[in-house]
Amino acid sequence: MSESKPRIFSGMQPTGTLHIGNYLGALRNWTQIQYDYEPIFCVVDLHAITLYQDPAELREAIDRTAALYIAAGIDPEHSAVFVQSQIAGHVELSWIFTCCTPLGWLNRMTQFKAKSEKQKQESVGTGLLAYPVLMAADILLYQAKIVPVGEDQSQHLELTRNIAERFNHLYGDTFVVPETRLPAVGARIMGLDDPTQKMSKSSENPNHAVSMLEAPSRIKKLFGRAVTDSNPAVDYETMGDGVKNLLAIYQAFSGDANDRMRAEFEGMRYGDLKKRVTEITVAKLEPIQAKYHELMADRGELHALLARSADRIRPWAEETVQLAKRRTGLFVN
Ligand code: AQP
Repeated sequence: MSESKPRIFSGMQPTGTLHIGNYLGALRNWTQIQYDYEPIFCVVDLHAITLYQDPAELREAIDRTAALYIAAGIDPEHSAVFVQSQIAGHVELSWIFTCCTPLGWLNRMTQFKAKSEKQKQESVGTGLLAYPVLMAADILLYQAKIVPVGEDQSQHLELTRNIAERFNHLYGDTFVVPETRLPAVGARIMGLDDPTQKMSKSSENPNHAVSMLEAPSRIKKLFGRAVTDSNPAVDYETMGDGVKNLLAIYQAFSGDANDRMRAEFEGMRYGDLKKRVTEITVAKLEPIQAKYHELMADRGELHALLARSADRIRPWAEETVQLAKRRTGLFVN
């Protein structure tokens, strides 16, 4: 582990179970780049409670998410893997940023608009609006240079950059202004029931997402029911969003180049396309699922591993919080 490598930070919410969109859009990218950086991968439980979560289910989902990170290939001997609420600095820095973030910036966030519209306006928690400020704190707390995420997080990342620049302008150079890193393929996997919506953990439609822990028979059913279009077979000139999404999933798993994809799938009937997408998804998820079950069978070891990571990086967070407090004129011991 080299201290001189630039830090990267990313995280996922422990809401439900991670799906192939989370995997192909973010998690797999983390596993591929982890050794080039000083990586910090967080289970962002404080973000999860911006919408009500059943406490027992949340507690379980935290373990599940951490175990899936490792099962997917995050190396906990190299990368920090921990839970956000283990390190108090996330919340401390978030408050400081809340005080220098104009409300207008938050009102423009499309994810807030989409999620708050789903709820009755008066029951929307303030935390849902402040969510991107906490996300800025997560990243800037570790002075991360690179943030590998899916495309849906681009707007939040731009806000993080704006907050860092504003703080630096108000109080003097303090924070590294981070860059977003999107994957080349798979940055936006869409819902199988509605290919105009990104695949999301919180959809109520059971035919929407393929969870990383789905059984092969269920994966087959889910792809079998996936929306396509009125053509009988793949036509690259006229294909609709549903077919594009199935091809994008296949390509993200296989890593095949565009011309090879076209040569293989042009003219293929949808039944066969779905079969191919099912096969590759099952094959890629199988080893991850096996490792996941091993990790979940020994919770003591899983928790010890999270504690070791948190203990290792807590001093980095404390250093940044102390610096931000001094810069803003707050009391520092
Ligand atoms: N459909 C997607 N395609 C590609 N990448 C995606 N990500 C999420 N959905 C897709 C990426 O996964 C990471 C973790 O996301 P998250 O759990 O923090 O939050 P989210 O974006 O809100 O995920 P969901 O699945 O939509 O959860 P809910 O429904 O609970 O809000 C991020 O890097 C994200 O880009």
